[in-house]
Amino acid sequence: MPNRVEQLIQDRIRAQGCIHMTLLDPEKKSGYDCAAIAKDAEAGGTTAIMVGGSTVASGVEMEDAVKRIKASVKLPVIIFPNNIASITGAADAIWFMSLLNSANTYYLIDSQAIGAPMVKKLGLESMPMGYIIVGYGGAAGYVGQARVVPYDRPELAVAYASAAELLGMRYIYLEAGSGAPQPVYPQMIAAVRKYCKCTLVVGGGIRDAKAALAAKTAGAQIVVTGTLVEDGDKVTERISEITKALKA
Ligand code: 1GP
Repeated sequence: MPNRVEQLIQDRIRAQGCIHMTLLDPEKKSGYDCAAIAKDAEAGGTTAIMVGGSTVASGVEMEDAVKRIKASVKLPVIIFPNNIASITGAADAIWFMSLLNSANTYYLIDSQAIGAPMVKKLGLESMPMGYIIVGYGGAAGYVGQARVVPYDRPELAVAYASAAELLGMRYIYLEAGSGAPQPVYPQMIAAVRKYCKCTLVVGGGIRDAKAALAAKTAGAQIVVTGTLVEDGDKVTERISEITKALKA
C-alpha cells in the first residue's frame, strides 16, 4: 500500500519548511465538536488532523470522532494513539509510536506488539515515530510513566532521538505535554535537528504564532497544537495566524 499521507506530509515540508497539525482529543470533546473544530482548522490552513489523547479509553468514541472528522474535512486524519483502543480503520494513517523514555515496557513495545497485527489487518498506513516526553510532561508523561527529559538537557533528547533514528524510525516527536506552561526549548529542538535525520515534530504548550515560529526557527518540521482550539472559539483565526507565520 503506498504511503499516501506520508508523501503528502513530506511534500508539504519540502515546500514550506514547517507545517502545522491540529490535535483533537475525543475524550475532551464530542465527535460532533471535533468535526466542527477540524473544519475550522482546515479553513485556517492546518495540514492534517491528529486524533488522540492520553486517557482515551473507548474505541467506539475514537472511531466516532475519526469518522465525523473524515466526513467534514478533506485533510488526512492521523491516529495519535495512547493505547490499543485508539486503533481504527476509519483513519488515513497512524503514528506508530514508542514512548522512548517510558520506564514501562508496555509503552515502549508491548502495546505496539498487541496493536500491530490489527494495524496490518486494517491496512492502515503506519508512520514510525519515537516519542520523547520532555519537561512538564502533562498527562502523557504521567500515564506513560515517562522519566521526563529535563527541559535544559538537550543532549539526552539527542541520545534518544539518535537511537530512534538508528532503529529506523522516521519521525521524532519532542513532547512537552498538552497544556505545558513552557514549550520544548529551542536549544533542544535545534540539537535534535542538527544531529538526527528523522523528521522532527514538536508540541506541547505552543499557544500562539510566536511560539510556533520559535519552534520552526529552531528546526521543527511539524508543529502540533491542541489546547489552543479546544474551546472551539475563533479556531480558523487562531490556526491561520500560526500557519501564516510558519509559511513566512
Ligand atoms: C499534546 O503536543 C500536543 O500531545 C499538543 O499540546 O495541547 O499544549 O497544544 P497542547
